[in-house]
Amino acid sequence: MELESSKDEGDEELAPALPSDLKHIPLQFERMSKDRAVKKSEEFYDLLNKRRTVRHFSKEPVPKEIIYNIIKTAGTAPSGAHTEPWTFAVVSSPEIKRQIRQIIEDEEEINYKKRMGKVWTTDLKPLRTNWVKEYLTDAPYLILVFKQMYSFKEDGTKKLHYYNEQSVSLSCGILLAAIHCAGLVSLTSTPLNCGPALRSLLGRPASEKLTLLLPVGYPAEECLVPDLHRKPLEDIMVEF
Ligand code: IYR
Repeated sequence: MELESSKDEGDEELAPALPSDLKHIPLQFERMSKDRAVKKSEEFYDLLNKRRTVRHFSKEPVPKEIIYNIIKTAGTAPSGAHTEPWTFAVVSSPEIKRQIRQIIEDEEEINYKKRMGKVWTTDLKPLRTNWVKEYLTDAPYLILVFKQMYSFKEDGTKKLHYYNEQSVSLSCGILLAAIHCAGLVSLTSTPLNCGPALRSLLGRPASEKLTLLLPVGYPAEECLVPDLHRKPLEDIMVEF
C-alpha cells in the first residue's frame, strides 16, 4: 500500500480530523462460545454465498425504511481517522433515474464501441451486457456512492479524508451485504467516464467522486444469472 503524504497541503489551515481530547470508553463486547461462533460464521457465509449480481429488475417498489437501514449499515464501515468519507445518493425519482440512464447509456455506447477494445468486449460477451441499461429505470432505487476526498467544517476549514478510497470500498462491501441480507438484489456498476456528469446532475461538490452505482430492488420474474462459480477456499487463501 502506498503511503499517503503526511505533509499538510500548502499553507491552508486544516481542521483536525478528531478532537485532541477524544474520550475513550469501554468496548461493548460479548464473547461467543466456539460452537456458536462456528455456526454463525457458517450461516453468514451461506447467506452471502447466495448473493448474485442481477441485471434484470422488477419495478416493484421497495419500502424506503429498508433503504435507510442498509445505508445506515454501510455507514458503520471503518474509515481513516473516522472521517466517514462517503455520501450515498439515493435516487427514486423517475425523472432523475431517466436522466442518469441517458448519461450512462450515451457514454457506455462509446465505451463498448470505442474505448473498451476487442479483448475487453470479447471477455464480457458471455455476461450478455451491452450499453442498454433498462435496470437504471426499472429498479425502484439507484444508490450512487460518492467518496469524499476532503470536506469543509462549518467554519470553512478543510478536513482531509485519509484513506478515503479504502474506507469507501469497505463501506460498499458492507452495503452489498446489507442489501442481500434485506432480501433485495443489486448490480455493482462503475460507469466508465460518467462520474463528473452524474456528480453535477446530483449537485454533489467537486470534493466528491463517484465510486459505485447500485440499482437496488427485487429481481424481475424469471430473471437469469450467469452460471458462475466461486473459487474454493484453497484457491483464495494462503496459510503460513
Ligand atoms: N461497465 C460496463 C461494462 C462491464 C464491465 C465489466 I469488467 C463487467 O463485469 C460487466 C460490465 C457495463 O456495465 O456494461
